[in-house]
Amino acid sequence: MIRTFPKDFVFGAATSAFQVEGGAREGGRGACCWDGFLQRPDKGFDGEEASDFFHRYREDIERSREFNLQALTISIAWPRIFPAPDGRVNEAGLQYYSDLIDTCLKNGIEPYVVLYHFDTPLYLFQKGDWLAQETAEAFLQYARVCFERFGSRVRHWITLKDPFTLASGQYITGLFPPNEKFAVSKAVEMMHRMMLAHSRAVRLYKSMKLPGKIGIAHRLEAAYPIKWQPANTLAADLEDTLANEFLLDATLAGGYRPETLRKINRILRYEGRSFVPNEAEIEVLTEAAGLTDFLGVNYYSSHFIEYYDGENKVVHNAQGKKGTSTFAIRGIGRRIHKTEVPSTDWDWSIFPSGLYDMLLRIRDNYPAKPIFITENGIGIHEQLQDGSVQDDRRIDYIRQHLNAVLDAMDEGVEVKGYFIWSLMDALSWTNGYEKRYGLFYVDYETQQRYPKKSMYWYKDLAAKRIMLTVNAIQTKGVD
Ligand code: BGP
Repeated sequence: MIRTFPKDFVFGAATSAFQVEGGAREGGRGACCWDGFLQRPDKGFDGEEASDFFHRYREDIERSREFNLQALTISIAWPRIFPAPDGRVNEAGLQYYSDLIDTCLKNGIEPYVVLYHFDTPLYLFQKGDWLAQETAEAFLQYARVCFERFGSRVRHWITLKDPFTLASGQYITGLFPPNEKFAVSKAVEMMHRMMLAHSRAVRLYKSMKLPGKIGIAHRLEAAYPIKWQPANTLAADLEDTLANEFLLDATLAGGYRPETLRKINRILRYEGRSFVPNEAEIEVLTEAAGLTDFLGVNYYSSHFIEYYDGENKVVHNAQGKKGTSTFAIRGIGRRIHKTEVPSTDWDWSIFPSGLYDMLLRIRDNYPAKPIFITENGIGIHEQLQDGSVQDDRRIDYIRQHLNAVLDAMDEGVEVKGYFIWSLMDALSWTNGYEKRYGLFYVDYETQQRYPKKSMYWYKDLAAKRIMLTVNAIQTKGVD
């Protein structure tokens, strides 16, 4: 069957400053929390040069136009704008993003501008990062400068990307700086503070009467019980509450629903902690929920959960060796690889119906907002052959996920666009450069770009707006 995308459906690709820019010591950029962390001997990669977007953005954006992309997400590196604790604004940083935004517009590419994608300035990180009130205050100041400088040209703002991915990396798996493990209470506190910062930024933006729209992007991965048994069902529900529901409530429901708080506190009991937001904070969330214009959904994979009451255990699959990862948190659950669900070399399940389920669940449980799929993509070990990469697996992956999006749209979900992670191969926060996601292959020796087969496929899709359906996807996650 042939399926058609609406005329106003946006086909785009995603980037993030730290993962593509490089130029870490240029343009007056201050240090960010990742710089020193990645330079530790056990890491083996860093963001000093990344995909050199800092110098090559003009050609990358021209190429994006040639390949029919209509939009790009770009993030602003906070440490380029406020490099030091003295509150000085770095004019060179502002000029860089001003030129970048103009280059997009000149090429007919709409920039979707992200204010924060994991790269806290080092001086704020050292004071406690999002756990410190100072970070929230500084974020608002930073947001104001960006809105003032770019607000007349930017039509879509994303305040924050993936609070749970960040919180989990920082305080549960410990794979992100500051490397702390199993401190779920800190992860919860931090997500709450990020949501308050998002809310205040939304309120500020609206008060400035600028012409664009503002939203937030969450990485939402569905959690299913590995088997329908009460203990597994509860475990999946708890994982889902921590990773999805907590943030969706804060974003769209204007506060945490009683059952969400009850489940969060049930999880925190294992640490002897509790989470009790105060009324003034809830008011801030409530006001922003009404003002937020859209929701960004980032989706890669889903999880199949088993009840777990053993010791906390996280093993990271750093090298892309299938079957080497473990994630088991006492009081929440253990992620199990479900044999009939395909997965990537990094053990990420490939499960498009998880995206469909997530979109319908948002439709059913929250006030309606337009949705953009702000990230979706697959990391693969790839090699350049005759100037291209035959990445049929990526085409399959994108096709299946777009099919799930169309299914959800048929059910009344308002999805307005889709961004592939990522425009070009980029740094993966915990896997370096071997895990490639790009529509363009990057030869990191020369920084040359090569369009992959998927880029040609996507170019055609963006031009024709029709897609052949794949076999009916599995719509149930559990036995
Ligand atoms: C998302 C992040 C992206 C990107 C992606 C892939 O959560 O927002 O920045 O990194 O995950 O993840 P990874 O790089 O770990 O493979």
